[in-house]
Amino acid sequence: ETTPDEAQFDDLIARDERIEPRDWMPDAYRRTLVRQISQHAHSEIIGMQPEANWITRAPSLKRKAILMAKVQDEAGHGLYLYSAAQTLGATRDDMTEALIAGRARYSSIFNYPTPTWADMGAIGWLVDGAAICNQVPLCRASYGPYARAMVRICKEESFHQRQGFEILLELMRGTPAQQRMAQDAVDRWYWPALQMFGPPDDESPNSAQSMAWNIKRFSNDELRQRFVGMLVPQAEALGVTLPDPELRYDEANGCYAMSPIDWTEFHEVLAGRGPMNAERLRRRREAHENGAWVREAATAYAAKQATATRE
Ligand code: FAQ
Repeated sequence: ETTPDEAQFDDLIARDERIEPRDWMPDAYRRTLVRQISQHAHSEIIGMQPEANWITRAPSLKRKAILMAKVQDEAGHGLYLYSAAQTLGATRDDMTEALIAGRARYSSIFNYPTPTWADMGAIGWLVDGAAICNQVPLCRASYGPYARAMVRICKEESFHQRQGFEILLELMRGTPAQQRMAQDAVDRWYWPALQMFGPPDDESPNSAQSMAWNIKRFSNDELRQRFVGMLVPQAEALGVTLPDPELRYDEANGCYAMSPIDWTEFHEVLAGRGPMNAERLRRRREAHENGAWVREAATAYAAKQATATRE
């Protein structure tokens, strides 16, 4: 028996309209959105660390200003996304607690180190590139606050991707040592970037339901293919080689053939055993503890304001 609430929800989804915070929604829909949106928010916040590592060492004032702006944008994205999750009843405290306790997921990609300046280029080009590919369809996700947050976020991500591309371009026009540094960064970030799209479709437990609810519009493998298709001409323009000897366009079935992805590595990183997992969480915990006085002061100020208005 379908209740009137359920019928209205199903109807909104069938007409491809937006679900808003005030609307009735199935518990499982709410849970899956809190899961995805909070994981996405955590990724933005943890994702500040690999690049923040280079702010003090950026090669020029201009590069430093750009990198600082980008890392600040990521903080902003995290905050939008936490707010979107809060409209579903999740609390900021619970989400933060889950992250620093190591119970929450965030994107596998941020558990890799950034040893050289070229990593700033590779992150912008490959990581933000993958983020755009994945997030542009999310601008049409059925949950209104998430979809609207994505519109603004995607505009900023395109700028981020261009700045990464430009860093690599400048290195590729430089000395042989700079060219090697750029190629080495691309070699290290390419495969982890492909893993950002998630497990293969036949091992993606959440996909079918998320697609039925119009949260996801394309499958993990479809977006991965689209991403590779975007990279191939850009790699050529840069003069870098994508580190996959098997990569070629298959005319017959209209997609890219590629070497198998190392899913063992992906699962190790998800289990907390990637190269930088422990360091990322340690740093996040430390930042949270160091910020305690700000939260206390804000709470005391809010309490004082509330008393003042009552009097
Ligand atoms: N890393 O059944 P599915 C950025 C988990 S971009 C870690 O396929 P779903 C911008 C998945 O959560 C990065 N975990 O799941 C930036 C699920 O776990 P659960 C963030 C992963 O949700 C750039 C399980 O595996 N972007 O931050 C990953 O249908 C530069 C089974 O997977 C987003 O979060 C992974 N790569 O599809 C910032 C986009 N892949 O909860 C700074 C929004 C999968 O069942 C610098 N999210 N898992 O235990 C999505 O589009 C989706 O959640 C997917 C996964 C596509 C990531």
